[in-house]
Amino acid sequence: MATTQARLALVAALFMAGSAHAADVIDVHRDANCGCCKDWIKYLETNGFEVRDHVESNMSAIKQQLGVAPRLGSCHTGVIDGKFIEGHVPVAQIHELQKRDDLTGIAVPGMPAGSPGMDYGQPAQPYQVIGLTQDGKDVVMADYAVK
Ligand SMILES: [Cu+2]
Repeated sequence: MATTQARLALVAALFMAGSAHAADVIDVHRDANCGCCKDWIKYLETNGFEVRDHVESNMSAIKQQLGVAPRLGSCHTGVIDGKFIEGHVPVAQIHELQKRDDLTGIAVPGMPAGSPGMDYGQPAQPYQVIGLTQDGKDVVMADYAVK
């Protein structure tokens, strides 16, 4: 019995050591009844991000505040290191955003089927991940074609 407990404690200690580095935190602002927003949050957590979930009553005010250009708009708006993450953005581009101080944020405009958190069995749509530069220009960061 004691041995089993010791072994469990050891496993727990190793697990803690393995995940000791602080998780990157994303604040996610969303409407109360947004199901695909919650699915995107789950996707972020599965990929090692820590999410602070904020239910908002006025998303358009939040987007305006964070400088999300209306043409880039989607459902939820995430924030990491003061930069916005608009819509169903894949983790690969979030990691890239963290290294890019020339960008104020990134977006997947609309809610394309097949993007992370938008897997509901419908036919996938091609989509792009767009970065917004400090001087207000769009840059294509990734192109996801339909497989
Ligand atoms: Cu959505």
